[in-house]
Amino acid sequence: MLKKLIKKKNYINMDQLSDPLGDRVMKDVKPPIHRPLSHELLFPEDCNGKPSYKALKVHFQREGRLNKADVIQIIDMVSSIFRAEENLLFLQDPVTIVGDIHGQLYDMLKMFEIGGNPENTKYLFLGDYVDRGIFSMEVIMLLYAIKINFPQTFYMIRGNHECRQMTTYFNFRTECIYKFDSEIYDRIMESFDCIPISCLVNRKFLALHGGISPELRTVEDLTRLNRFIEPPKQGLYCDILWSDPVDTPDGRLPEGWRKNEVRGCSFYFGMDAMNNFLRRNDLISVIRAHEAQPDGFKMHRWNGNNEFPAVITIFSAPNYCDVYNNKGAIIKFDNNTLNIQQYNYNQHPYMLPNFMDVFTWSIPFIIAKVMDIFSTILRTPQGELIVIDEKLSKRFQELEDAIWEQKIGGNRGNKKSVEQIMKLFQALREGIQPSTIETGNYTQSKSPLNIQIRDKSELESTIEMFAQARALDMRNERQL
Ligand SMILES: [Mn+2]
Repeated sequence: MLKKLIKKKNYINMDQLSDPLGDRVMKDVKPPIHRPLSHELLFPEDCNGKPSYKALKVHFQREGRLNKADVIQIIDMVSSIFRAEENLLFLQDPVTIVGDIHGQLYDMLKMFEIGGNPENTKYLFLGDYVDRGIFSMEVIMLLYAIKINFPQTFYMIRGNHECRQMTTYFNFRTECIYKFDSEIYDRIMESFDCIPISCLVNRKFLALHGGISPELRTVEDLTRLNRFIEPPKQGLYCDILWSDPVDTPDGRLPEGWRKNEVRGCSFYFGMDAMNNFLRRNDLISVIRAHEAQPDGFKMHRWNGNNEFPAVITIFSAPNYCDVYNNKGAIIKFDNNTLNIQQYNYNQHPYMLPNFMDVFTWSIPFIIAKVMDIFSTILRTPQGELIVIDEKLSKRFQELEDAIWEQKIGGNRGNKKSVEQIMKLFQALREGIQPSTIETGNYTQSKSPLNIQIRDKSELESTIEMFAQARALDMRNERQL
């Protein structure tokens, strides 16, 4: 009886970290849980061996972690479900269609409130579950747990970030290793290789992450791909994950396809390529994700305002990367009618860049301060070392050298490098102020927020802010 009570009601309160001084900054974000969710609570007896996604949701909301063995079990279970699915899924409405999530767990939870309970709502996710945000592990594990519970009504397709190359360049690999280890990372990558790649809704709407390809003649071409690999850098498989509609109001693109310079791979497709494809396959429209939108969605009305849009972009990560200030949106597709629902972002717990802990983060400042104090005591205003005791002075000099050496990786005595390092630490500290994001080369390959915004006044209007964030972020969109 007692065991049951602890299990059902009190485990969260019992396991939550205390806040003895009551100085938690984000009062509305509950203190984290300090123990991993027990196997018994994650796989309760009354769930037929399936993970309780409800327990998982509450646990993740409180920043709780999982045991490695349970993560592996969930990955194994979902992978065998994915493996049995076709490259091209077939769905009938009603269905809720969701765009990019990018590790924004707290926004995804809000999305579920609007999109409907997965118990009685059919879902289609268009990929890009991970990277950029800092809760990709939680996003993917929660989605996998729901998929295991509702394999016939909850569907996911692959995005261009569900691969080794992107998750290494961006932050999901770092997150996996921080929260678990490289074995978990490898297993998640293997599960990504199993995710289906496309879906026909009502046999009239093709849903993909990126878009169409010059090599996509008919939708049957999709069924012939070997999807169980790391996606290549060119060709049909690459294009459906990477391509974009040309960004002009009328979609005109005289050459049909244009090299996609922004992405560094794949193509832009225009009105003609799209209309030909739709006609050839007797389709109405292509529904895709892949691009942030100020409103969370975009109707590409290339054939005039009275016609059904040839392409629809849906993006479900509001205030993308904490800076775009965009809305998130989903499509509620019912009776061949599209109903767009928008939502704003949620607050989320803060993490230091690259999941650094606060002690590691503060050591350089402590060292700098301590050396400052010693320097003031032991040096003349001209910088000469005061020799009170020869042994003591020698020790101080050694200590100073050792610290410099450690900081600059053996480049002994190079004061210029020391200055650079100190500047870097300074920039790192500034970089985490909520109002400015200032990163330099040192985080370029890892930071999800690889954007430089120097002047707050530049960001006054919402549209300007979005456009600027996007322009500055453009280089991140490239495949390397
Ligand atoms: Mn994408």
